[in-house]
Amino acid sequence: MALDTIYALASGSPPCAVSIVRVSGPRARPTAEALTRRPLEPRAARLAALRTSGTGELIDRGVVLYFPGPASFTGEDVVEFQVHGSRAIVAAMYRALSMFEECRPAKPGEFTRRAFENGKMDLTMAEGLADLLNAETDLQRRQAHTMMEGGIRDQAEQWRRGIISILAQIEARIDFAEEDDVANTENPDMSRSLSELTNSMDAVLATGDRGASIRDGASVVILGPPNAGKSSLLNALAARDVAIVTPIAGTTRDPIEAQIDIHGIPVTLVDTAGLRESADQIESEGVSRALRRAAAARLVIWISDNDARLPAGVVGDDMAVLNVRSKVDLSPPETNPSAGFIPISSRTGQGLDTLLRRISETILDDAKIFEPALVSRSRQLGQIRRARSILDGIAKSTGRPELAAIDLKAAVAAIDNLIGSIDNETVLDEVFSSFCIGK
Ligand SMILES: Nc1nc2c(ncn2[C@@H]2O[C@H](COP(=O)(O)OP(=O)(O)O)[C@@H](O)[C@H]2O)c(=O)[nH]1
Ligand SMILES: [Mg+2]
Repeated sequence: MALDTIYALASGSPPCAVSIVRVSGPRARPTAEALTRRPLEPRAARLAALRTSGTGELIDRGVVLYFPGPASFTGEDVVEFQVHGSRAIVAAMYRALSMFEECRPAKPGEFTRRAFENGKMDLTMAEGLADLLNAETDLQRRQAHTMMEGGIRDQAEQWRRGIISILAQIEARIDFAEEDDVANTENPDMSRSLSELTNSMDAVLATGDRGASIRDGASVVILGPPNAGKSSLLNALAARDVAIVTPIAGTTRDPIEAQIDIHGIPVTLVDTAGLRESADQIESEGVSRALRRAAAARLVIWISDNDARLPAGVVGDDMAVLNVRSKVDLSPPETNPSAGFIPISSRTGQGLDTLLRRISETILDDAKIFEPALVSRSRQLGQIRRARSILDGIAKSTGRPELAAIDLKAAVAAIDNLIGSIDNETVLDEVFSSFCIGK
């Protein structure tokens, strides 16, 4: 079955300087030659008048690029039109393209899916590309590049080779075993290979939380008594006037958010209503919202202008909490906050760098703070965990080699799923539909 030829806007939404309309598929070339009325030259930028096929009316003058398959992004013939970035021109291009047979608008992620299906990239690289397009911080960009350049793919292939070589040894032993000489998996070399593999998987799995925090970001909720300086802290860290600051206790009611980039981690910082019993219905609703946000946070900042601690039971026992002493510009040096409090002043900026550093260290949970992780998605972690637990099961059992061989094949299948030799349409749909149209 011949595939449709697909087209979409590959650049941002007009009006803008230049719009790129990308076409991919078996009819990309004849379609483009019909619009430009001359033969295309591979990989050369050519200025051309683009005209409708019927009346020959000028749509626009633009640069045309032709990438013959398989050496193209999708692996198919691809043509890119760089036209003036106006809504009317893009609409006219779409109209003109829709006149050609078997030519239709692309679905989200369809170009990338074709690239995947034509072996131009594996699933983790496609996931890395999706992350790259969504990257907002530098650390997200670096992590996405690591994945897109095959960081986890290379690692997975190494695991796969390791498992296959154990499998080969076991199968050799099954073949050559004497009738009553029960070959088994209790072999020192084999258990060493197995534990090397599981250790290596553990090391990668251990970076999963860091990877997810970098990719998905983290929410940090500021809690404290009224007038502690919560809203002032939000404004100081966001470097803009997000929340209203007044000396009147009970100013903030609804949780107020700001997105900030802390050492490359996208953080949603949430300012909340001060914690106190209040007869005011609006304020006490504010307090319950504050507690709900805190319960779902990655980290709570407890802020107070004295050494008061976060009251017990306000957040779960396993919640990460940073204690902050505010307004230190006001207090004389002999009233230094007690140990465990980070002294800050939102007014002078004192201590804010230390606080930011502590926030990012807590979120990433280790000191390798500026290193991207190899994995960041639960899909990836799930397959690695599966392979790991199968290998662990083999190492622990003294079972028959035939059974170990079956298990090893299942572990290989998990690794294959990780890098995308997948026949599961649902998984593929989920990965590719997260892309924008035109990618
Ligand atoms: N001197 C000084 N005053 C502060 C500082 N942070 C907050 N304040 C003042 O404390 C009062 C309450 O601040 P606000 O941020 O609204 O506290 P919230 O109720 O916890 O949100 C306001 O009058 C602020 O100007 C600080 O670092 N230094
Ligand atoms: Mg406030």
